[in-house]
Amino acid sequence: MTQDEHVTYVVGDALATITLNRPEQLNALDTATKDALRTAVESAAGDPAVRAVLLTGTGRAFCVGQDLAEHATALSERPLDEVWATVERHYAPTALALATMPKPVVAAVNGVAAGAGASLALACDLRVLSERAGFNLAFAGIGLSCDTGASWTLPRLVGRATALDLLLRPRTVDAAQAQRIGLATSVVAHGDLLGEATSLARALAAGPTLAFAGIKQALAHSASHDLADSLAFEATRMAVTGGSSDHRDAVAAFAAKQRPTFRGR
Ligand code: T3D
Repeated sequence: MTQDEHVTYVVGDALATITLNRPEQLNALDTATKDALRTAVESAAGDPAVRAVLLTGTGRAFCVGQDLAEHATALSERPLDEVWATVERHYAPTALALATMPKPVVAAVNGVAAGAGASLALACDLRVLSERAGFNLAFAGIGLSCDTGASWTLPRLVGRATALDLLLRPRTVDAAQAQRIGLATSVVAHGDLLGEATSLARALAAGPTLAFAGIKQALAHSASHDLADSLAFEATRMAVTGGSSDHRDAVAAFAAKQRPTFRGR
């Protein structure tokens, strides 16, 4: 376990659990938190012993995005290019690592997710929401465009028209509506959130990790390629997963009418 002041990182049974831990500030992202979050996400991405990741927050919010108190001070005291370096230094690499790591990432959205906090949840592969959770694409509310991958993830989840609506007219979309429009994988009772999300993430951590990686890579590839290219890319992923021990063992288990045990190789 890594115990940073604002982000905890725990690995057990092949699952890395990353918890934003600034509950008094609704898990707003100040520089220290952004540094620790990027480190935790990149550690999980690069650790072969980690086969799934769970991202959550403590307290009543998942994450309300940039810490606007810190940001206000920075805007008045520091050159603009230094202030905005955080997009390249923190927000973009963290979103990229969440979305592209070769293993599933589950967000357990315990409360409101706003601005870059919403984007972080959208960069995850699956989102389990507490009934108390909600999304607010808050950027335009403070005169900003959007970052942390929202321009890429949001239209792919809800379609371009709804993405534009949510970005142009920021407001909190509650958990039920989030599920209706495709932002939530599931919505659960608040008290069940961590248990449900952890069971899901643990099941994924015990799954065919190479196949999961290939599925993520194939979907990402097809997002910017035509059918012919996507078919060719699928073939490369099938060659990799088809040569894996997990595939061989699962086929043998199927023939023997047994449940497969996946080892992630
Ligand atoms: O360098 C850069 O800045 C670039 C990167 C930008 C990326 C971004 O994330 S930009 C977007 C930043 N986030 C926001 O604009 C969200 C602002 N917050 C809200 O819109 C609302 O607070 C929420 C919709 C998230 C929640 O609403 P509600 O009614 O549940 O709570 P509230 O009363 O508005 O907020 C409770 C407290 O949290 C309040 O403080 P107080 O009055 O109790 O002392 C509020 O100021 C504080 N708070 C909420 N969001 C932030 C925040 N404090 C600092 N930073 C925040 N982002």
